[in-house]
Amino acid sequence: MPCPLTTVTTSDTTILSPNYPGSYSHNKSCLYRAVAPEGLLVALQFTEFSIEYHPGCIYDRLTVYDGSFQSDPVLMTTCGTGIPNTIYSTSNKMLAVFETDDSVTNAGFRGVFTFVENAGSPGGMKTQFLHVWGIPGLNL
Ligand SMILES: [Ca+2]
Repeated sequence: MPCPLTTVTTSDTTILSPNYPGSYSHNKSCLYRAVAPEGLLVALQFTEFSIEYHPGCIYDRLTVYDGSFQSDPVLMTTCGTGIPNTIYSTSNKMLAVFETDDSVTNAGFRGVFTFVENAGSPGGMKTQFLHVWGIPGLNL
């Protein structure tokens, strides 16, 4: 019983697990694909997160891929109730896949896709984020 594929092409778009903030359903596989304009990167930030926990996330999990497809490199696989760090793609596409098994449900998640500029160098991104957090001039 797969969820519909959600495709996000606008920055600052919120994504929710099915039925959020109610409990998500069993046996779901939901895809959330972000496609930013060429030259931008995709950031995924969570504000709410509660997925059935297992140390290996073998029951329910959220997996984030660095690209459009599940064959692309995995950026993160996570579960539980800790809010994950904001995650960034290395190109203009990102795919998040939410999978659930046949028992135990939680509230799920609320996340936001934003499109950010690629500063063009490995240190550039870091400098840009420090500026966002109000530490201009700190050069790492
Ligand atoms: Ca479950």
